[in-house]
Amino acid sequence: MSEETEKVYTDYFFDEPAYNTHDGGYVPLERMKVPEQRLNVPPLLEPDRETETDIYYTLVAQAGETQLLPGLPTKTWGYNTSLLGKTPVFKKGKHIHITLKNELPELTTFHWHGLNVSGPIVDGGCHAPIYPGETKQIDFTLDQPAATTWLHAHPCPSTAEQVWHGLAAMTIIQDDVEAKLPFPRHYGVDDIPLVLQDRRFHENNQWDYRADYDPDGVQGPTALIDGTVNPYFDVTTQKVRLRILDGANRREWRLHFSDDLTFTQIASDGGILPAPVKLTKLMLTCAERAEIIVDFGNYHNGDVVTLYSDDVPIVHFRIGDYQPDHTVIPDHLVDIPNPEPTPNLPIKKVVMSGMDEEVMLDGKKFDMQRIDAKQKVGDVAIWDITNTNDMTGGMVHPFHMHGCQFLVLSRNGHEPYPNEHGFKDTVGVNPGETVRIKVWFNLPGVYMYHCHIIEHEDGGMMAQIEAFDPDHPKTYDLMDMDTLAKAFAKERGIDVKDLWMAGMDSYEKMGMKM
Ligand SMILES: [Cu+2]
Repeated sequence: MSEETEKVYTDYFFDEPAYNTHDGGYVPLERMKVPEQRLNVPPLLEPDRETETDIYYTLVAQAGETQLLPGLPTKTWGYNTSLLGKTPVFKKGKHIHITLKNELPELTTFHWHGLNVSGPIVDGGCHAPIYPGETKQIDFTLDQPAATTWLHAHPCPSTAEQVWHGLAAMTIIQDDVEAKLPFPRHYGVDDIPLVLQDRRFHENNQWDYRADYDPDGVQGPTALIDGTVNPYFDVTTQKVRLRILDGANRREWRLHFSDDLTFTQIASDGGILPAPVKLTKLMLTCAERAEIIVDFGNYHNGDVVTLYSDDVPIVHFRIGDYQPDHTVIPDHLVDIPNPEPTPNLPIKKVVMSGMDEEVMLDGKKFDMQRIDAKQKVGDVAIWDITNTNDMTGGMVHPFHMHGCQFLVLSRNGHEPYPNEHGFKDTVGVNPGETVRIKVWFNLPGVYMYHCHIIEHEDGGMMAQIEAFDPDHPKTYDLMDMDTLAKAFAKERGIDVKDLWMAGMDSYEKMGMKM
């Protein structure tokens, strides 16, 4: 093995003074007092049917109850289950048909975070509401590498609250390249999704979004991993692949194992990394994913290896009997296409500014009816994403784009972090930093780009771009806030003037209309 892959990185890379621990409103995780429970690994979503070329799924957004703590169950939302969702597996190149059903009491959308599908309808952002009782069909064919992506609700400005209720599910893309790599891939046994979230439990074990509301992002003191409080996982193989998603509204996770166990990151948001990266610490900002392989070869039956965020245990890996596994992760994993920038294109500048209600993108708050930028399909553009917060009291804003996977070129002119050499759709931008990325779109459409602290996006730190094909111009029916607000009010049986949705405060307090 080369010296390069033997290097073990031992820091979180992000700027410590900007960690969310320094927030005025920071809610530290607390050690969980309830007994350990088996990790509730989401089951795979079974297709309705499958042919050589096509596969059909049905996804139902539904309300239910989930036993999370001793005592009363918690009222939760989920996809085909009461909380979070069953995991769909998409094979690259297959034609995928999905029936989307809304059985919730209010409108929602189904956003495919990380999928290169056309916007704004298939992508499932704010322009694609599905009203209670409605069913819609979408279909797409994926032309992107194997990756861990996710599905979540995205109805503006109620994305944060709906995700908080539980509307988030892991999704997996598979392809022939990943299939040949010596990675664990027995789902539920040695290939495990870990959705990291946090909640506060109020009276009778219920969640209360409005009571916990914070315009800089809602947090709770209890870690919820795959919808499980204080989980353990029974390890039955020497190596375990964890597909980790920061599915929290606000929380950054600073992950490390007991004994400072070294692990290997093999994938980022948009797919497998060109080379594995060995780490003892990993920080994820909201919506980022990392796939890691953990080798428990130095542990024996009866040992427990603990995954921590900061100093709080979040998952207990109970080591059982396993067969020795001598698989070696190769130094080179995949080739990442790196197209040359299209000549003579100006650098696209994006500015994320403010905190609390004052958050903006390019000095404006989001307007669903306004197209903020245009880029030709196939053009390869350089984007500079700047966070103008300052280091004292500023925060890391995770910048996310719909409709594409980008490459990180530099951070303030320096090399990106060692685990940022693969495809990404979300990148944490430190205060005072400009992250340069390379962006191209394969499909025409209208796509949102925004901070993924979900309360910031609801609060207006968001914009949208049209990716256009000059030979086939299109017009888009864009949703408007009045229509959505009226629908939400009607569904809740209240007057529209009494409607409260998280992001609205951020517009009102700035004297702006949503
Ligand atoms: Cu933000």
